[in-house]
Parts: sequence; structure tokens; C-alpha cells
Amino acid sequence: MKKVKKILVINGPNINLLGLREPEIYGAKSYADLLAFIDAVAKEAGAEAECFQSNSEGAIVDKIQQAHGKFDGIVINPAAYTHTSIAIPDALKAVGIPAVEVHLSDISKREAYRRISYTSEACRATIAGKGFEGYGEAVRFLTEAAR
Ligand code: CA2
Repeated sequence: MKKVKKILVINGPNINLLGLREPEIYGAKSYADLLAFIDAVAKEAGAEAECFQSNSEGAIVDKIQQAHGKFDGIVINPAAYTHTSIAIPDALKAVGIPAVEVHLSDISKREAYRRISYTSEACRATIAGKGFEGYGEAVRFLTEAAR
């Protein structure tokens, strides 16, 4: 029997407010819609997704550390911490779990300060500008990678 792959999906600051403002950048759907989307994609891929959101960098680092030995892959949208945090990529490298970075918007085509990602060097791939579908691609990629 195939083992169900366990994928941890981490979202950073303000992602819980999706849909409230800037729908032209982040879409009109809510964080609850995102959770339902990820759950459906994971089930279809033969995986189980656990979603975690925090506005705190330290809590995200703690969650990555606790994932060691428990998850087959990590999907991470560090939100604004993408462009500032060194602790998050350090934690990803430390646990060694295959990770994929996701952004709803195309950060390469926005403000100059969003074009730098410290997270990307700790990830196998970065998917940006595809909205919710980016999370779907990341979950499928990691589920396949873990087989
Ligand atoms: O495009 C992405 O997914 C981002 O990671 C989203 C972050 C932003 O800081 C990154 O540069 C790119 C912002 C998260 C959500 O921001 C909201 C803003 C207004 C209303 C609701 C959410």
C-alpha cells in the first residue's frame, strides 16, 4: 500500500487577510478558500497537507524545526519575510526537508525590494505569479519528489 505523503504548508504574515484588500494583486479569495484548495489538491495527489500561518518569524522558524522527521515536504510562502529573513532559509537548510517557495504574485515584476528572496536558495523551486495554483503545483511537485 502507498504511504500517504505529509506536506507542511507554511504561510507568513498577512496571508490570513487574503481577499480583504488588493484583490488585483493577490486575488479576491480568502485564506479559508486557500486552505480548502490546498486540502483538495493534496488529497488528489495522494498526500496529506497540514497548513500553518503565522505573523511571527520566530513561530515560523519553530514550526520548520518541529517538522524534522514528521514531513516529506514543505511548501512555504514567507510573505514579507521572503525579503528580510535569513533565519527562515537557515531553518529550512537545517532540517533538510525538500521545500518549494510559493508567491501568489510575481515578485520579480513588483517593487525592487520584493525582487530579493533569501528563501529561494533553501528551496528546490520557486513558483510565483500563479495565485492559488502555485500552491497546487508545489504540493504535487513535493509529493512526487517524496515517492
Ligand atoms: O505574492 C506573495 O505571495 C507575497 O509573498 C505576499 C506578501 C508580500 O509581502 C510578498 O512580497 C509577496 C503579502 C501577503 C499578503 O498581503 C496582504 C495585503 C493586503 C490584504 C491582504 C493580504
